[in-house]
Amino acid sequence: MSTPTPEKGHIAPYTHPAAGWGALKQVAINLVKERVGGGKYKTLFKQNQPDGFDCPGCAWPDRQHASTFEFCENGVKAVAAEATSKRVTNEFFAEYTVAELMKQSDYELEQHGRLTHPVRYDAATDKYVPVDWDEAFRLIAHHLRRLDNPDAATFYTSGRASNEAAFLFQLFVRMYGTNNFPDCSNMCHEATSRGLPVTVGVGKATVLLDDFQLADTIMVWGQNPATNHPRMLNELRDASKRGATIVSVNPLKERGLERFVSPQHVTEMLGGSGTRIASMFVRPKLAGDFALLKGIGKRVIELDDAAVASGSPRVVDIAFVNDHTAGYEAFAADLRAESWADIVAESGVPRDEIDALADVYVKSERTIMCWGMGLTQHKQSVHTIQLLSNVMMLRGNIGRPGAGLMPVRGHSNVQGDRTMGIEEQPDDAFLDRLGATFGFEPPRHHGQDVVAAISAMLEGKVKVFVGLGGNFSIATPDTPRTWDALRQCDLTVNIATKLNRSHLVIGRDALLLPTLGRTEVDEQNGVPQGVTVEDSVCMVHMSYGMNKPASPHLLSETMIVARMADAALGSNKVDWLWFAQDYARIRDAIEKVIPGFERFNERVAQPGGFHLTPASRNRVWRTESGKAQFLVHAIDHDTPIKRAREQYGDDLLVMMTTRSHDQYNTTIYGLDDRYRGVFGLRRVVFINRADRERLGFAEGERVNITSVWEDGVTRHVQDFLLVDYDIPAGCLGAYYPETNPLVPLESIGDRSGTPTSKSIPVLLQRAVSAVS
Ligand SMILES: Nc1nc2c(c(=O)[nH]1)N[C@H]1C(S)=C(S)[C@@H](COP(=O)(O)OP(=O)(O)OC[C@H]3O[C@@H](n4cnc5c(=O)[nH]c(N)nc54)[C@H](O)[C@@H]3O)O[C@H]1N2
Ligand SMILES: Nc1nc2c(c(=O)[nH]1)N[C@H]1C(S)=C(S)[C@@H](COP(=O)(O)OP(=O)(O)OC[C@H]3O[C@@H](n4cnc5c(=O)[nH]c(N)nc54)[C@H](O)[C@@H]3O)O[C@H]1N2
Ligand SMILES: [Mo]
Repeated sequence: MSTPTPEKGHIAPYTHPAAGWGALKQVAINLVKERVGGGKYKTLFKQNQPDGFDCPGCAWPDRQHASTFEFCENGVKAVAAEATSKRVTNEFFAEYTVAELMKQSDYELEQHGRLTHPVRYDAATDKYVPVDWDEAFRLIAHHLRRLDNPDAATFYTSGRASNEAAFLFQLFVRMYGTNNFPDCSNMCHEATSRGLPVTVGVGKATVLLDDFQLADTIMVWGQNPATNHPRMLNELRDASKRGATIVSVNPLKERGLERFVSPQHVTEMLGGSGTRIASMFVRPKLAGDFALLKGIGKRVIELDDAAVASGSPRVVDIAFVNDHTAGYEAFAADLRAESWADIVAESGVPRDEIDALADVYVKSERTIMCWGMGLTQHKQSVHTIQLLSNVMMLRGNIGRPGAGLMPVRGHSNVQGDRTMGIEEQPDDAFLDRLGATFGFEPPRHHGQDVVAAISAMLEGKVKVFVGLGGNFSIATPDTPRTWDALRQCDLTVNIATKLNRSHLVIGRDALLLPTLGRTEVDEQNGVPQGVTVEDSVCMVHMSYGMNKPASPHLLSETMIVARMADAALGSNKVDWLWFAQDYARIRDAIEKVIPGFERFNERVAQPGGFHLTPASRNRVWRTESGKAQFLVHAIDHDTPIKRAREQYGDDLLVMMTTRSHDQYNTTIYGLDDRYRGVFGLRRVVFINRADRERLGFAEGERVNITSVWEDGVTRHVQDFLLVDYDIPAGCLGAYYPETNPLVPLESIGDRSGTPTSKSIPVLLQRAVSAVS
């Protein structure tokens, strides 16, 4: 990997509330920077409107029939990035070799603007050259046909793909003969999707947005909504204003959860100080949540035991437990037996704070628990999320108004893509219906997730990579190894809107296929097509692009998939192009295969769409026992981190990798992380001051970071600025994707396979910087 260029920037604590004028200023900057001109401004006001497009920013839901534009800095950035007037043309590719483009930063690559023409890699000149669409599809078909085993191809999906594109994609891939569906959720909410079905039957949210208006307590676990889901703050603001308690459980006291000025409300904008959001900040050490949840559970049981002894009203919702759950006695017994000393040591939260948190929980009649990447990207994440749902079950907080589970998803349609069958472990019922509808025998053996796909490429078992969006080469862990893996492929295909690193880290043959974005008019046979998406609360709705396409040569993702399938498989069984000419036909097919989509076209035409109600919301439990299941899980005492600490003592620190304010995953819009007080810098590492002093580093010193893993491979990144930060002792924070080279491919969550990108054991060394 290239040596980093030194960054010029500064650190200055942010003292204002979240959003407010700071966000508005940012909006103006983005529109100007992207040179979004003419009528495209009006697009912004069509975001998340019944007749507009679904915001590509995040998966946070919007109020049904929303009649006013809901301001969101995140959304503006996403829309402006897509509506930019900058273009990557054929002349651009004629000018630069791939090796030259590799020297540019991710930020610089993003700045070149929208891709405009399909291109093919020419190894002789190390340049991309124009290719026509037919030839591109023929090349893909050629490579796919020559593989002796369909499992030697792998098909990645990033969560912006529409339901229609995703459904056709999975059908194509399964007819081709494999379940190799690595997707971004493998790195994201997989622990939720694998964990919750075992306890409550469905891996999705049980709440709707209206429940936020009824909740007494909203707990936000491991999430930074001011940056990643700004519209969530409006919901939290309203809840706080009517007296609900909002708790943040996070090693960091994220500024955005302290105070918020709603850009929707003129008086707040003028008044300046905003509304207090969280009134309680509980700060576990990294991955301390499992033990903390044990602590809450233990306290609930202790209070309940005391209530039983004294004949007072029960603390546990015993009616719910008796009617709806299995495994309660063993669960309660385990909590009684758990030691407080272990809970405190493992969570990093003092006993009185655990009690205080548990007291808030037991006093609350209706609790919603939200969670994000802070819970999902650890070794024990599946157990943590199962325990979280179990703690909620103790008080009957699932399946009644104002209470429930709320995994907050990332990409705007990541949840929908999974519903459509982007799933490497499909169940038989789904495959049966798919096979019966389309007259073929789908492959039954499980396919590859992200980590398995990379390993298979490294072993030479996968030769063709197709990416439907995303930035596989740097969103994934163990960057140098992942690059080796991709470079061993015979063909890599990337379907994308904008240039990124994955278009430069390629196989011997490579295609870069430009596609329409969500905000653009998608016409087939002269008729504008809508696509559908599913948000974090399972609302399925329609999205219509409004902007003129960035180039006349773009195809929609759906059409690209259809033509790829037609070229590779022919159209005898499925008339791919017929489907792609009218997306309503795809929706009719979805209706036949996927439960919950009855009268799909009709229902999704309603403003606001429809709710794909998860059974758990109605207290129907699709688990093995038919009940909501309590599980007994122990604190994990033998982890790579603990083993590394035995070896290195207190020199060993644990690092989380997280998002800055000015990035969307691997897309770097700007170099600031406003709420955390970082400006113009990305190669920073947040450290507890006492740790820094103990380790003998000066403030503002530069360090190299090495991760500790048990395979003899050296993984390091260089020249990071140490920044004193209010972070628990022993913990570090830094940005993704710069730190992804530190995450070992084999360091994955138990049962989720998710890279443990918020639990990386590392050591710091003084950087002998050529710069200073
Ligand atoms: N602007 C913007 N919006 C986005 C994205 C983006 O990159 N930029 N990405 C989208 C995607 S795909 C996703 S998945 C979401 C991600 O949104 P989030 O889930 O908010 O993800 P992160 O920013 O990675 O980190 C979340 C928080 O977890 C905390 N945390 C870290 N480790 C722990 C832990 O062990 N325990 C606890 N309790 N907390 C911890 C961190 O301090 C941080 O506040 O946002 C989506 N929206
Ligand atoms: N260390 C570390 N690693 C992480 C994480 C972390 O917290 N820490 N988070 C993980 C998470 S939660 C996620 S979701 C993944 C994200 O992984 P990905 O989804 O693979 O990455 P993105 O950066 O969201 O992908 C951005 C690219 O998608 C393309 N794109 C944008 N819009 C469209 C569209 O409409 N269609 C098509 N075809 N392409 C489009 C653009 O070319 C853009 O460059 O990263 C994961 N990796
Ligand atoms: Mo994500």
